[in-house]
Amino acid sequence: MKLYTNRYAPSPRRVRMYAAEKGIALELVEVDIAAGETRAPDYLAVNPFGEVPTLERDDGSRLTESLAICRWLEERTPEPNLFGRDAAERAEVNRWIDRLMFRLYVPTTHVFRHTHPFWATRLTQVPLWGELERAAVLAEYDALDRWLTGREYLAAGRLTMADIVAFVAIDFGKPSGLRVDATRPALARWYEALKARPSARA
Ligand SMILES: N[C@@H](CCC(=O)N[C@@H](CS)C(=O)NCC(=O)O)C(=O)O
Repeated sequence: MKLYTNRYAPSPRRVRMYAAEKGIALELVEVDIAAGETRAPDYLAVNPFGEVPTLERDDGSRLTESLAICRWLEERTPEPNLFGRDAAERAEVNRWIDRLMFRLYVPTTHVFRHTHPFWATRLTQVPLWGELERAAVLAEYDALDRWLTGREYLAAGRLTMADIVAFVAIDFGKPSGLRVDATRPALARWYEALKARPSARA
């Protein structure tokens, strides 16, 4: 199976980190977002939304959206389980994924798009919006720090997709100056543990 990906982008990183944890081999096809390759006709023929990741299965069919890709892979390769083994675990993992996407990942992308020089010539930046979203992200870091106090992982007492979603979102804050440090000790301990996993370099 092929994964159309980009080494700097968070959405395909979610899939690469997930696949590395599962031991699923994917042939990586690098798509250069900065050079405009996601918007080029060749790639729009692969993914009409002009985004990475796209999974191309061995029969040539394709699937987009990072979480849908991971859920599909999970059905084919259930172990090691990363989405929950029973209804209670799946509910816990999924409520975290939903929350993290809306309250952590999307606001983090807004900080990047509205405050980082990379975007200055690419979109109309609203720096005040970026700063408001920065405050929202930091409030979510506080909430995560409280939750992780006394817990090793976000859900189910083991590594799950929730941890991968959170880790990738937090790392994506770095270019915008968002950092996890000793002022949030439980979150920092969890972050360093995730960062030490080989999958973090996938
Ligand atoms: N919901 C999608 C989001 C995909 C997405 O936004 N991809 C970004 C990179 S993180 C992209 O390909 N951007 C290319 C562009 O805007 O040209 C997913 O989770 O896969």
